[in-house]
Amino acid sequence: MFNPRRRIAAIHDLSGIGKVSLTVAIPILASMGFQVCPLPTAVLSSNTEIPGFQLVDLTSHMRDFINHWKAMQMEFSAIYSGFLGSPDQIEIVTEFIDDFRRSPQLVVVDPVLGDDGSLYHSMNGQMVEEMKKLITHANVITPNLTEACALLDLPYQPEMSEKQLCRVLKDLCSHGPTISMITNARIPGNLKQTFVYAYNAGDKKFWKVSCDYVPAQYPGTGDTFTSVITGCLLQGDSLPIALDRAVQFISTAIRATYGYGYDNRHGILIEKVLPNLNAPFTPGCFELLNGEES
Ligand code: PXL
Repeated sequence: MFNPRRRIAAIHDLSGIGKVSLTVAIPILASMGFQVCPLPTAVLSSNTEIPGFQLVDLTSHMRDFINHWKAMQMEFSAIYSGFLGSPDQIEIVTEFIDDFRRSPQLVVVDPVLGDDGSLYHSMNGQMVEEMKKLITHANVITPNLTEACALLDLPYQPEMSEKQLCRVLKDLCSHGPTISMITNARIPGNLKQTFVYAYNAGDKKFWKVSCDYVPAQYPGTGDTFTSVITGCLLQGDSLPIALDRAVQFISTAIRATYGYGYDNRHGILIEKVLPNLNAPFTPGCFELLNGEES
């Protein structure tokens, strides 16, 4: 039955053009039956991939918004944060999690810091240090390989063996989260696929899902992945089913976008595939790994 009280506090920016952050999280999670309550960190004319973007930073207003929510005694089934623009914003998210903590509750942190071995322009060592603290408050984290290495002070390697990836996942969970994932992982000798690896410290199981490599990059794919994962876990899916659904959704969305010869910086055309989130799901490609021996 639809439960109107299943609210998700979504702490991200709002970008007018180019599907990222809230413009991805809201439609995905609403399609999955949740009420998304946005706490915008900034409003942008477009995502930052599109030159000339205009930005209004809302950091100085966030605590006032939060205080209003506290006065209304709002409760959230999940708290979900993504791209954050400054150490101050990370501190505000940490306070938010402490203030609105209840049990059971899903706290998902996508520690957006960088990709392909480098930090994004707006990130720096202080942001990495603050993000290391924020993940200790989460129960699910979804870094890519670059972010996982930064969070653990490991040198970035574009390819890691499965054994190394399992070690990284376990080390991430040792900082607090019950579930850690690594998106966009590549393993030696396989150029045709990328992988999502995940570890659940609750049952000590490692999972892997493969994705066919598509030679195109779109901003917001990480936000899409983490939004679907959040919705699936909140709907009660097991971790491998959540991973499988998120990977299948993204692959289909990328394929739907790819054929249009469209400007990649505008993100993926999720509107084309949102109905898939409610279609019967056929599990495809998850694998249980023998991680304890890895
Ligand atoms: O998480 C992706 C993202 C979020 N927010 C803004 C962005 C991007 C990626 O380009 O520009 C403003």
